[in-house]
Amino acid sequence: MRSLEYFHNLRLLPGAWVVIRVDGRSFSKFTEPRFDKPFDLKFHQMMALTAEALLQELQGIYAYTESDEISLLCAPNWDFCDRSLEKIVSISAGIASATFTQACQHIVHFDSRVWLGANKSQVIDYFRWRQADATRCALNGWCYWTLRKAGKSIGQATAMLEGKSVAFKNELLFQHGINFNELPSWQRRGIGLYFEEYEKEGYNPILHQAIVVKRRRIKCDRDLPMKEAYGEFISQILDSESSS
Ligand SMILES: Nc1nc2c(ncn2[C@@H]2O[C@H](COP(=O)(O)OP(=O)(O)OP(=O)(O)O)[C@@H](O)[C@H]2O)c(=O)[nH]1
Ligand SMILES: [Mg+2]
Repeated sequence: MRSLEYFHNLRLLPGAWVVIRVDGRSFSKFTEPRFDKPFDLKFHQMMALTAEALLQELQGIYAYTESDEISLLCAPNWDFCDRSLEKIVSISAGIASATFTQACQHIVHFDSRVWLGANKSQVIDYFRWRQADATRCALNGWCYWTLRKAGKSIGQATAMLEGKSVAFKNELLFQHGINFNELPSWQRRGIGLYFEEYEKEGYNPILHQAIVVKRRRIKCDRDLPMKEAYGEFISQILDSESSS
C-alpha cells in the first residue's frame, strides 16, 4: 500500500532556495460582494496577518504579499518536514486557509505551490517578477473599476482596456482624478514581512541589575522600494541570511 503513496518520497532539491506561494482559491468570486474594489484595506490586512502566520510557523526568512497571494522565502538549508513536497504544500495551504478563515469568519481555501531557485540572482528575479505583477494588476484593476463605477458594463470596460499601453491607462485614471503614483504603496508594490532584532530592557534577578536583551519580531514593511531598488533590498535579505 505504501508504494502507492507515490509522491510521498518527493523532496525539494537539497541546497536550493525555496519559495512557497499560496493563492486564494476563487477569490474573484469570494471578494466580489464583500470587499471594496479594486482594493480593500481590511482584506489586505487579513492577507498580511496570513503572511505573518506563514513566516512564523514555517520559519521562513521573508514573506511578500500582493492581491490574494503570498510568497514565502525559505533558506537553502531549510529542513522543515525533511523538505517533503507533499507536506510543505499541504501544511502551507492549511495554515493560510485556517488563518484567513479565522480572521474573516468566512471559510476560504488557498492552493499552494513550490518554486526552487538555484542561486540568489534567481530569487531576486522571482520577487521582482511578483512585484511587477502587483503593479500591472493594480493599474488594470483601478482602470477597470473606475470605468465600471462610471457606468460602463463589464464588456465595455474590458474592451476599452484591451491591448492598451501603461501610458494610456495612467492617462485614463488621471482623467478621472486619480494619480496612480499617489495610490497607497501596498496596492501598487505589495508589502514585505521579515524578522528584525530589537533591544528590550530586562532584569537579571541574580545580579539585581537591569540588562538589555536582544529579541526578534516581525516587521511589516508597507513602503517597499521598486524595480532595481527592490532587487537590492531582496539581495540584502539574502546576504543577511547567508551571514547568520
Ligand atoms: N474586492 C477586492 N478583491 C480583491 C482584492 N485583492 C484581491 N482581490 C481579488 O482576488 C483576485 C485574485 O485573482 P486570481 O487569484 O487570479 O483569481 P481567483 O479568482 O482567486 O482564481 P484562482 O486563484 O485561480 O482560484 C482578483 O481578481 C480580485 O478579484 C481586494 O483588495 N479587494
Ligand atoms: Mg486566487
